[in-house]
Amino acid sequence: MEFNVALVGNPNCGKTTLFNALTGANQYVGNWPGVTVEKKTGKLKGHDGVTVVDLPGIYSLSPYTLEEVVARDYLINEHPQAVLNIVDGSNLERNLYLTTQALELGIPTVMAVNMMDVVEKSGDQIDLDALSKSMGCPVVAISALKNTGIDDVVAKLMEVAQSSAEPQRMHRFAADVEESLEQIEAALPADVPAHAKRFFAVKLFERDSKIASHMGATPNVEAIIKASEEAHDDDSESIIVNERYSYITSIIDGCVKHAQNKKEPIS
Ligand code: BGO
Repeated sequence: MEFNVALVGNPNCGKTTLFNALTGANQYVGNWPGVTVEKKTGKLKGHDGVTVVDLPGIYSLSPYTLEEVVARDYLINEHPQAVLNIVDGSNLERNLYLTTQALELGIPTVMAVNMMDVVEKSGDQIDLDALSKSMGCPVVAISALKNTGIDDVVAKLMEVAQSSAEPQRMHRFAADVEESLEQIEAALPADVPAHAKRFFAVKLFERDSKIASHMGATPNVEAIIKASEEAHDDDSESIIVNERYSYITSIIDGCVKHAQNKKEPIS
């Protein structure tokens, strides 16, 4: 079976170390078309038909940096069969910001929680089953540096890429924002694939300047956005940022147990 896996993660989360562990010496280095951002691809060890595409390290799928645009253009235009999202387990909260956006693309995803050696040393505990349920995708604990969990990642990747089941979207925004996004989804042109409708709706809601180039026709949803901004007394991009952070906080509360409970200061 031949397919592409996109490796997605924040800068410094261990993406290069994982890419090397997955592909070994079987790597090709070039540039992304039209830009001087390095493009690395490699054949998955033991699975010659599977190409791992190392996307630039990014914090978000917004259109503000060249790296973000390269990464999201690849995910939208090339539609890899699977996304391997590597997150730094010792910095889970910050890393999940990108994960929640990537999942909105509706591409089958495996999440690799890296730096587990660091997490274990700190005494923190991550409930991986609870995390998997909250995110709606398989979650595997790894240490790219110590080469642990890599076989599990590969097994899960093969599973999701070959499964015909649509990925489940677990995240629901606040009811009124959800309603605005559903209205925008209903207005999207037919060339937006069903699984990616949420991503496109969020980007239109945020007035993302570059999303129009991925659609045949851009629906006019300004009235929906304005109504939401008036109701929240905030701009639409901040509404989504706040929604995302409160969602991530609730996931972390349910999945992460810190070693030392921070005590309230005695007054
Ligand atoms: C240095 N565990 C631990 N403990 N460290 C890890 C793991 C892991 O599972 N995975 C990666 N690292 P990149 P991006 C370094 O380079 O793969 C470390 O940006 C150092 N270098 O070894 O480059 C990895 O591609 C000197 O650390 O990440 C690397 O995503 C002192 O995380 C860093 C200490 O990994 C980033 C660390 C000269």
